[in-house]
Amino acid sequence: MQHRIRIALFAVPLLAFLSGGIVFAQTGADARARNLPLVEVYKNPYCGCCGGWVAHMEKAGFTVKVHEVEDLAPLRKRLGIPDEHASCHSAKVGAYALEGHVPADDVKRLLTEKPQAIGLVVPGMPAGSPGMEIPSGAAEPYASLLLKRDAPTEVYVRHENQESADKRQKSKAK
Ligand SMILES: [Cu+2]
Repeated sequence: MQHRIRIALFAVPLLAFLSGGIVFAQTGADARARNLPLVEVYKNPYCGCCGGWVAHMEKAGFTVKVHEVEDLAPLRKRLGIPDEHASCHSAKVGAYALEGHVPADDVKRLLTEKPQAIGLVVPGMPAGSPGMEIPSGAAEPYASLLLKRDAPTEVYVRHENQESADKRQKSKAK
């Protein structure tokens, strides 16, 4: 009898501890997902690589809402993205604008560091950027640029493929 009571006394706190742990782990994951603001993407209905970028962002944990628009120029103007930095799609995340194939990690860094800026742009469509996957070796170096209000654009994150990094290393050695 006493033995059974002792087991019960031990089992109850153990169960409470275990279920508490499970609940904690779940809320932790939910909190992380909740901490990432919604990404609203504006893209042309016929843009395939835009869909590739949407998939990349979703894989990184973002919730993405896609708006199909025929003409992106008026939206870019509204977001404050100059035409020289244009790419195939534009997006809004939190208080920031995104243009083009910006890697999800760069967006997360932006949201953590919260710099004074309009947002991040990857002008054009660099081969090898997220959504623009190509066989390795053909990737081109590119950068996520921090677009500022009334100030020059800054390199925020540089992305180099191994080949171009090697080339730079070699030319430095000369
Ligand atoms: Cu594209």
